[in-house]
Amino acid sequence: MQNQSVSHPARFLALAGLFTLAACGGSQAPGTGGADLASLMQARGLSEDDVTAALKTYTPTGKHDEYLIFASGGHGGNLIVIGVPSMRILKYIGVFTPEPWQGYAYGDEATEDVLDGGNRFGKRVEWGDMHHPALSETKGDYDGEFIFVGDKANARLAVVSLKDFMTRQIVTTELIQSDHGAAFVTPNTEYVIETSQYPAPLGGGYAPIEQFNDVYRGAAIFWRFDRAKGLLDRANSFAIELPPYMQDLADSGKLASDGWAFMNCLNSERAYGGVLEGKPALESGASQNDMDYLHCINWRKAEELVKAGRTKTIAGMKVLPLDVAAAEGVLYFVPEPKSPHGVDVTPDGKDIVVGGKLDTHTTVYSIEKIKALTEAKKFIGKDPYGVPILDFKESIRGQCEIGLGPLHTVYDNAGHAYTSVFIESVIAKWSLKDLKVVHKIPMHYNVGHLTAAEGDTVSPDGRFLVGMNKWAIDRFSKVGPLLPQNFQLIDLSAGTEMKLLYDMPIPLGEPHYAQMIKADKIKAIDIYSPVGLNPITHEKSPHATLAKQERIERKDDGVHVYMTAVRSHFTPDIVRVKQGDKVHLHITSVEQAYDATHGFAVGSYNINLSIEPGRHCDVSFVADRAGVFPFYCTEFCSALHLEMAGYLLVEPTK
Ligand code: CUK
Ligand code: CUA
Repeated sequence: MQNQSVSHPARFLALAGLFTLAACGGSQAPGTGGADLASLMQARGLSEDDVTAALKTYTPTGKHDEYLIFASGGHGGNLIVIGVPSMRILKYIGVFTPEPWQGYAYGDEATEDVLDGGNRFGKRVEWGDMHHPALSETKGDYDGEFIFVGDKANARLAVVSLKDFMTRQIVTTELIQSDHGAAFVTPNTEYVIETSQYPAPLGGGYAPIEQFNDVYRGAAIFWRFDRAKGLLDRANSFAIELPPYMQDLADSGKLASDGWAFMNCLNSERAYGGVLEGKPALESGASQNDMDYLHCINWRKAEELVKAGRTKTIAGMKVLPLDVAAAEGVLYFVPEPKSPHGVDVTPDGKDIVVGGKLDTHTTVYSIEKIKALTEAKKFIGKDPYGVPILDFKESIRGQCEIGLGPLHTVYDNAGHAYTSVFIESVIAKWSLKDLKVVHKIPMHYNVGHLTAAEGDTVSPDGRFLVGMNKWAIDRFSKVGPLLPQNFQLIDLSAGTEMKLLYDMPIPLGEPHYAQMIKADKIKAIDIYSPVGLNPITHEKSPHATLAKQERIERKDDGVHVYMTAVRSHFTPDIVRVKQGDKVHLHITSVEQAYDATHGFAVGSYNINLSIEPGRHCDVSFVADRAGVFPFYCTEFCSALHLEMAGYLLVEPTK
């Protein structure tokens, strides 16, 4: 990132002088002369642009970031919280994968139960492929209360509370076997959308792949969200059966397109591979047609039909059959060019922007035109499943010549769209009004998604954009053949041109998508109160233990240990059991001081808790190994942290 201006002494001397003024309020402190900054720049090989970028991102100690990014952790399965503009990682939230630092699913029953909510076919899944985070919205704007995420590999959906940044719920349905159009919320978070990707028999049964066209299906699930409870409500959720195309990304309509949802698809050819069986590879079979289908779903209409009982039940989910959806004005198709991927509704809700991975355009569909065609029942035909197809030209407002391989689009507050262009490895800024590119910035390398400040809401902020690059190659020090991803922070406030500010390695999985919210919208709690709160139920635990209530009781179902944690001891600190006993630990942190977190680990028993101030944890296990097992606090909580320990004594029975 060096540039020529470094070798121009007069310019950087002037610049350095300016910095001195800014830093010292005009009076020059000893040792901070202009020449020092200039020589620092020279010694580190920094250009004016570099130093400007540093000034725009550097966040001194104690100062907070203006925005927060919630980035998917990809196949790491967990969520990553990052401050902008500093690009400092602030939190790693356990969601689909057990996470020991948060004490997430390493013995703590409340979080074990959350993870078990996503069990499939009776088995726990311990990793996830998180793709798309969706912040909860009110009137199409982030409200900072919840975030939802999808797991592509195991068709799971999770709810994370932004009160304490803990995963509250994971749901799944065996109706579908994978998802990709997840999670996307309707403008008031009435529903969270989860759309399948790879067609399979609905409900999880077997059918020969030769029955692909007849038996394999996709589905778009509308999970009802109960905001008061902070939970998805399965009983009031429904699905819409879809043809066996590979439904891809989704987005929810808003304002002008409120009540609609959009998703694109690949493989309208319905190829299913079979290279060793004399058939074309899936990859080439799925790329025969010039057009696939943008799915336009009138979900309010679907809701009415569900209420009227037009559904069948599969795998415990109400499903609106494909023929009903096609006949009753729920589902329409519009052709979309070459291997479509991203679908992103504009802030005013009037347009839907689609990028085609093998195309050179973004295509801008008009909801007004789509609605007019559906109301006039003007169709060019039907697909093999009876879904009405609208005319491509009559449904679009136009196309923008963008470059090779456009994927995803976000927006600013000045009528611009920003599209990631994968093959060309740039981000293109273009005018929504004229559909003309105004600037391109190179990405290092192969940009996938991108996220802008509130950039997919009804009121984007502009300011910052982050390109989420799949490859890093030469951007960082070598760390072996597996490289981190590269987030590149871009300044949108410097005029027409986008300016690169910062590179940030992400070595925690492949973050497919992220959302960026104004930090002050988040109202996180400092401690759990009252003491003894279960963070998942948000109720005081019946086992909450206060000081002086500590005790060990032998009951029919095993040994119950009512324990407190406070700097710097556990009470009791000796727990005696017999080999084979079922042990129930009920541990309450009676701390109420901000940041006074304790851990609780028992070696060889795979137990680690994080007990934040006021939090209550329950752990049950069978003490099947006799021996002496120290337990101790895993957070350096005080000067006597190492002394915050005790013994689990498991006496042999013979
Ligand atoms: S994505 Cu999931 S394949 Cu472009 Cu939203 Cu990365
Ligand atoms: Cu408590 Cu260390």
